[in-house]
Amino acid sequence: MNNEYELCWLEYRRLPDWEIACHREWFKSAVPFAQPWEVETALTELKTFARDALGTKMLVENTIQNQRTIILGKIDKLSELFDVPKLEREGSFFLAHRKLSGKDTLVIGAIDTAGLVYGTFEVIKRARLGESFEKMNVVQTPAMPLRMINHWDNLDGSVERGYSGRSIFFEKDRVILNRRTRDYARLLASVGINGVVINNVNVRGKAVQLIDDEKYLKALSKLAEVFGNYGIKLYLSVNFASPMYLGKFETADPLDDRIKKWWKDQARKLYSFIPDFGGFLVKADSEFNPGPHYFGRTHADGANMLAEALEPFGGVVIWRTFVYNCLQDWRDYNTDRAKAAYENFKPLDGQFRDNVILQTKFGPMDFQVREPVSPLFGALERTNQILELQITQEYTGQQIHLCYLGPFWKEILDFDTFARGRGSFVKRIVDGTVFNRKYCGMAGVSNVGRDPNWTGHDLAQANLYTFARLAWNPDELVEKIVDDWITLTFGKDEEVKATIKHMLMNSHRAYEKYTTPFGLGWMVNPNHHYGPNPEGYEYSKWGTYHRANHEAIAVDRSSKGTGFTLQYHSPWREIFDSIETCPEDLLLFFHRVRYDHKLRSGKTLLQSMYDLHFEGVEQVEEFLKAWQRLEGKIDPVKYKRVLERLTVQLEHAKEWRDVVNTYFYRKTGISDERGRKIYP
Ligand code: GCW
Repeated sequence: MNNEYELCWLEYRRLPDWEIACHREWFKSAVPFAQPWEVETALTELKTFARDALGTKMLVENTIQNQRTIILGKIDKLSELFDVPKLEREGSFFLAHRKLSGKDTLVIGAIDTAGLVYGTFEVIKRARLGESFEKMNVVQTPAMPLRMINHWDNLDGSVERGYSGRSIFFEKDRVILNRRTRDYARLLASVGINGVVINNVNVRGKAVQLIDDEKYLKALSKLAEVFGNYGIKLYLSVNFASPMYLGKFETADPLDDRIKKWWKDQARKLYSFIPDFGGFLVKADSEFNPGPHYFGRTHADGANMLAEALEPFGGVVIWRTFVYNCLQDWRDYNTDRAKAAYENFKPLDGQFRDNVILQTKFGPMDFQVREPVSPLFGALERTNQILELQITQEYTGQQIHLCYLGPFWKEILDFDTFARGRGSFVKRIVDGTVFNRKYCGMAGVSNVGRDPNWTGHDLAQANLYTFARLAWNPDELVEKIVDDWITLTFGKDEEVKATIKHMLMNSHRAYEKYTTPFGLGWMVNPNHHYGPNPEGYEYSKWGTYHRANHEAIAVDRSSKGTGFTLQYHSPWREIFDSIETCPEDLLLFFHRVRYDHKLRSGKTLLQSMYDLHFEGVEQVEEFLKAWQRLEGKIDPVKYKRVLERLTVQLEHAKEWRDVVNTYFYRKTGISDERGRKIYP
């Protein structure tokens, strides 16, 4: 047993006897049809499951002897035995029940090792969910080629925007490699993740040396091997000015031949240590990180130079579009931060090399509880794109508040950009189909740390799980993902399942209600971004203003205002442009609205603001009561941890309610129609 940490949805607890009876025979023997190293990871996992959940020892055999056997292999070999489905993309697999010489076999077939690992985890998941193998007939192909986790971990062991303890990868400027590293790889592979960036996009201090110092490269090569066994590639964030820090050049100009050569040499060195290294993630010309603009060059110049260096080794450059003026004067009403990513990158569409990918945050600002989908997704037709989501809850309650993001992410993926007419969904852009792109996908900023439950809040594990499942298949129903996650994590008790599902599915809305509804955003305390502060960012340099006065609030981003709506394709540009047709969830993102403006409900904006804040808190009260009813039905340690967080959440939700309502009351002098307590 392991006391330091739990295994989230991979905790293979002993199954009840009748379930063991259903599955045990299957897990008594496995017959591989592949080279030993190709099936080693998969077999280890099957054996672990057989031992821990079924109490049986799985034997690996050369021929099918038992009446029931699991066969696993590469499809070229399996096709000699029976018909196999056509699989193309990396990681694809099939599961099928086949009769072979009168024996029942469950076949796990794939074209590569990653597919065998994914197929194995799928078999185990289905066994744990209680599915029978007799009629198994499954073919799965990951929708997105790149399914990535981005860690914002620093070498000193701290984690930028991390709320789950210290880094699992670094401490005191050293790389950590232990049993937990492998268990992390297992967790990620079990949901199909195939890439991990282990260091923060803000590459400072010692982190600059990760790509150069042999001490680091040796450690990273071991780390990459552990991850590689699970089909996961290692990526690193790099500092664009590395040649100045490491090569002692006076410039990092991407068009300077000496700089180009330096990066090429560096790439060769990196790949000599890590042969299947994935590539670089770059935050350039963004929030004080150096980039090509420093040297009078474009983002395309910068990204292409790095891409050329990695290209011979099959590496990619993932270049973030999170570029805006972070030194804005609050008196400047012409600059609109929401427009920045599009303005910076749309003109460069078509100029990037094939192994460059632009990574864009889901919304035009910065991971607020609600924002419209960034117009950039529909705008870049000749550029590879990755959708960046924030699993870590920077602006969504920092893992103290329950805020399950699955339903919101699903809305983002299902957003129709109309870039190529109806059906040009974000999910079809980042899976490569709308614009026929090769490298694309999803990246999630990690919410993982060294806490025993990995994610601080036990229920925040669901965010990590869901992110990965959606990257694998964005068409999957969130309800199904949630059901699976709850059962795998908490077991099959119906009341437990229904209660947790209800809490998860309603939590994002609740958080939105008691914080900043209608797409307003940003009423947080500066720097740490936790807790209410209605004017926390009002007179700052960050371009995030609502400019509330006694009559109205928010920025007019319509064609009559900053013109942000014009970055969208029709019909969105017209829909967002008019206060009458704009979805109310986003009203204050797009429009400056008077407090007495009537919403579709007939209520004024102000009254709705008050109502939502009261409602949000009531929902948290309800979550807390619902959780308390589960006492005794849930592992006591987990029960208590979640109870503590919900209790704090309720206190902090009240604080949000009272601060925001009071702010609006003091601005307007208009009381709540229902006479509830607001502070004069
Ligand atoms: O939201 C902001 C965060 C920064 C982060 C930045 C980014 C890693 O507050 O902490 O830096 O976004 O995404 O680069």
